[in-house]
Amino acid sequence: MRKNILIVMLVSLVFTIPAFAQLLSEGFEGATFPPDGWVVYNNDGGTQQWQRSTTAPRTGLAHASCRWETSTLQNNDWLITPQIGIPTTGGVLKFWYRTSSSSTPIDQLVIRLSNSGNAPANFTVVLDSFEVNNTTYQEKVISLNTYNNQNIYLAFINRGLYAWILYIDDVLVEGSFLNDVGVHSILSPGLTALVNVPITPSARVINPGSNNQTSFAVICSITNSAKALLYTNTQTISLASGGDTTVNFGSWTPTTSEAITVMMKTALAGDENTANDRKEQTTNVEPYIYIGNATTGSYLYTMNCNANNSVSEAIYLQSEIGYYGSITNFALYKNSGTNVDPIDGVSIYMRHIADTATVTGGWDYSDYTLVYSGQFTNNATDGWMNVTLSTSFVYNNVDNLQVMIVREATSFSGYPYYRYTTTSPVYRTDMDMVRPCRLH
Ligand SMILES: [Ca+2]
Ligand SMILES: [Ca+2]
Ligand SMILES: [Ca+2]
Repeated sequence: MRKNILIVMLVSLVFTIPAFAQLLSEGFEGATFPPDGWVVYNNDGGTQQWQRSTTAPRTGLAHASCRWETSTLQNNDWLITPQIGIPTTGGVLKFWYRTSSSSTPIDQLVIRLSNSGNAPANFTVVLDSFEVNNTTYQEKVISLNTYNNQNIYLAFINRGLYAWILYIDDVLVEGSFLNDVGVHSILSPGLTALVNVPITPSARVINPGSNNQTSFAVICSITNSAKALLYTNTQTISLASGGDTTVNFGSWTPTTSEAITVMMKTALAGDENTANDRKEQTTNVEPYIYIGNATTGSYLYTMNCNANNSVSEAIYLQSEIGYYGSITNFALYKNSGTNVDPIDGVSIYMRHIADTATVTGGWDYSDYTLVYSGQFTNNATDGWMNVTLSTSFVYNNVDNLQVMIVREATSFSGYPYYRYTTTSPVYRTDMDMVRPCRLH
C-alpha cells in the first residue's frame, strides 16, 4: 500500500508543468568552460578568473568558481551569459551562490544586465550587488519583468576586495510566452522497436505559454538512414495554458531491421518559443531484444527441472530493454541438456516494478499478469527456447520488468541448463537476477 502511494506522488510531480519556459539552464556540468555562448573577462589584471570547479557543486559534479587574487587587488572578474530573449511576462533570473569562507574580507557579487552587447561596457544596469558570507548555497531570485520582450545578457561579477572563493551553480532564466507549445518527450517508440510488431508513436506535449491553444498540429515522422520517409502522421489537439497531454499517432509496423529517426514536433502558428517545438531520437528496429551475454549454464537458476516444482524471479532493467509496446514472446537460452521433450506445467508471469534487484523472502502473484501457461519449448539440446505468450504484455519503458517462472511438475533426468548471469551481490538460489533472455 505504501508503495502505491509513492507511485501516485511521483506521477503527479512529473506531470505538473508550470506555465513558463526555461530560457537558460546552466549547471556547469560540461567539461568546457565557459559553457557554449558564455564569456569570461579577467578585468583586475590578476591571475584568477571564473572557471569550472568540482570542489563544491550544488547539483551534479561541477559549478562555476572564482578565487581571490594573490595580492590585495580588488577582484573584477566577469562571467557573462549567452544572449537571452526575455518573453512576454514573468521573466526571472534564479541562481545559487556561496563562498568558501565567511571570514573577512567578505566576498562581493554584483549582477549586471546589458540589453545591447556582451562587452563589460555594455552592462549599464546593476540588478543587484551584495556581500556573500554564506558557506552553504543560497538561492537568489531577481525579477526581469522590466526587460520583457528584450534580448539581454547577464553578468556575474566577483568584486570582493581580496576575499575568498565565490561559487555559483544552477543558473536559471525563466519566463512565459503568450503562445508557446512544445514536445516535452517522445514516449513511444523507445530506443528499440521490433520488426513486424505494430507500434503507436506517442509524445508528451506541453503548453508552458500563458494562452490556451486550440486546434494546433502535432506531427510525427519517421525516416531511415537513407532519408526515406517511412511514416508520417499529424494529430490536431487543443491544450490549456500550463497543461500537458499524451498525443497518440496512428499505428505503424516496422518491417525492416534498421536504425530509424523518429521526429515529433508541434506546429502552432505564432509560437514565440521555437526552441521546445521539436524532439528527435534514433530507434533501432530489431527482430529481438537480447538481454545478457552469458556463456555458462545452470540448472538451478531460471527454471529448475532437477526438482519437483520450482519458482524463479528475474528483473530486467528498463535500460536493458529500451522498448515501448507489446512483448509477445519470451525465450531462454538452453546451454545444454539431453532431454528434448516439452517441459510440462510452466506458467510465466510479468509485471512492472521499480526495484532494480530481487528481494529475499517469499513470492506472490500480486501485480503479476499471467502471460503464458502450458508446455515450455525444449526441442533441442541447445539454443533459444521460445514461447509465444498467450497474453502479450504491454511494457511501459519506464519501470523495470520482472518475470516469474513457476513450474509445477516432477523432476526429470537430462534436465536443461540455461545460460545465466547473477548480478553480485544478489546471489540467491530461490530468486535471482537471471540473464540472458530474449523478448519480442
Ligand atoms: Ca552543477
Ligand atoms: Ca581576476
Ligand atoms: Ca514552442
